Amino acid sequence: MERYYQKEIECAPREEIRKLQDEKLIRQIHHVWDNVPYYRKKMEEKGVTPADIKSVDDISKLPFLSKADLREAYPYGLMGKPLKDCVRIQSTSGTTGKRVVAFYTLKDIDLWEDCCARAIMAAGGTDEDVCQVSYGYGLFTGGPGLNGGSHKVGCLTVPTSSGNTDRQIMFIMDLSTTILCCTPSYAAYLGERMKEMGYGPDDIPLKAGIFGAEAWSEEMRKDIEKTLGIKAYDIYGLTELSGPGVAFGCSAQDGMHINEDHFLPEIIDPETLEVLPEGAQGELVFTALDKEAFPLMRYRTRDICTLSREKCSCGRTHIKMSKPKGRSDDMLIIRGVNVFPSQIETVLLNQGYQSNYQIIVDRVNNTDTLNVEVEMTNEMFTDNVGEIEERQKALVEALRSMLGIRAKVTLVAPKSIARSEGKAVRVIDKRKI
Ligand code: DLL
Repeated sequence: MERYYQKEIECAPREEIRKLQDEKLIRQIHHVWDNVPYYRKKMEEKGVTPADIKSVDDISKLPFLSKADLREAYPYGLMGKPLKDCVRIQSTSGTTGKRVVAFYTLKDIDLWEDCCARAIMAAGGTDEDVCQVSYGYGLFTGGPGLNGGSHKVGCLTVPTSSGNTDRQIMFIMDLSTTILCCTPSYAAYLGERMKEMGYGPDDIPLKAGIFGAEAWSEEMRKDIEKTLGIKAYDIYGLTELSGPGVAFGCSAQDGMHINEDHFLPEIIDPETLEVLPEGAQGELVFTALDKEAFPLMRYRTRDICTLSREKCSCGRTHIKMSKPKGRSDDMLIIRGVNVFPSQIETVLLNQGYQSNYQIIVDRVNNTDTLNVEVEMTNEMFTDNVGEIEERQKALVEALRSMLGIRAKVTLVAPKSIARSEGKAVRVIDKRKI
C-alpha cells in the first residue's frame, strides 16, 4: 500500500500545483527584491523588476545564481531574513573552494523536515518503524534532515550518525531497525560487513533504505537490495536548497519526485544557458518557492539529469527527475571524451564486481590516461595470473564499449580500497594536483 505524508499536495491535480507555484513565485520574488540586495542588483542589471513576474512562465526573465555567487556573497550576502530570525546554519564539506553556508528560520526547518517525512513515508515508513539515521550529523544536512523527517513520521529515531560500523550493526540487530538512512556507499559497506559477520538478508531486520547524497547506479541499488534484503529508495537534495528531500524515490523506483510545491525545477543547457524542453538532458536549476532565510532563485545545481511529467504508478503528480549522472564538474574529459564516473560503475557492477573501485586520471606525455582500479570479490580472488589477465581484458573491452575510449584496468585484492562512511571519493584526478 502506497503511503503519503501530505497526500493532498503530493497527489494534487497538475493545474492546482501550477496555480500554487504561480502564487508562491510572485510572493517570493517580492521577498527577495525587498530583502536580498545582492539579487536585486542582479535583477536591476538585467532590467527586470518583480512586476515583470506574473507567473511561472516568466521565470526565464530572472537572472541565475551559481556557486560563484554564493562564494562572492559569503557568508551573509544572500540572507533573506535578519539574523535574529535565523536559527540554524548547515554547510557543505567545501572540498572545492569555500564552504557553502545556508541559513534557516524555524519555518524553513519545518518545511524541510516535511520534505524528508514525505521521502520516509514513500519508502513505506510509519510510526511503527525504527529508523536509523546513519548520515553524518552536524554541518552536513543528511543527519539533521532525516532526523527531523523521521520524528514527523513518528518513527523511533536512532541517531547513530555515520561511522563506527560495528556499533551501527549492533543497533540494527538489537533494536530491529527497519529503515536505514545513509549514503549508498556506506550502505554497501554495512552490507559487506554484515555478510562477513554471518548475517544473510533473511537475518537482517531492515526493510527499506533511503540512500542519497552521491551519484549511484541502478546496478549498485540492486546489489545493496540483495545483500541487505531491502527495497532501496533514492533521495536527492543539496545544502543550498535545504538538504535531503528536494526530491525522493517512490515505490516505482524510477526517478524521484521533486517537491514541486517548494522547489520549481528547470533544465538548462549549461553552455548556452537556454531553457530546454521537457525530457531533454541538461543542468538542473531550482527556484526555492518558500524559503525565508536563504531564498535562492534559479540556482544552478550543476547536476545533470532529465525531467518527466509522465504519470507515476505511485499516484504522486509531482514532476520526476532522473537519477543525476553526477555533477557537471564531476564529469571527466578524457582525450576529449566526456566520462561520468557513474558510467564506469555501471560497467563494473554488470561484470560482477562490487562498488569498491577508484578512478585515477593522469596526463602522461600530453595524453590523458584513465586507470580503473577495482577489487576482485572474494569469490573471484585468485593468484592465477592468466585468469586475472583474462578478467582485466574483459573489463577493458566492456569499458570501451560503454565509454568509447580505452581504459587501463587493474584488479586488486579484496579489501584493498578504502571504504567510505559518507560520500565516497572515487576519482583521483592527478591532472589537477
Ligand atoms: O548531499 C544532501 C543530501 C543528504 C541528499 C542526504 C540526500 C541525502 P550536499 O552535500 O550539498 O547535500 O551535496 C549536494 O550531492 O548537488 C548532487 O550532486 C549530489 N547528490 C545528492 N543526492 C544525490 C542523489 C547533500 N540521490 C550534491 N543522487 C548534489 C546523485 C546526489 N547525486
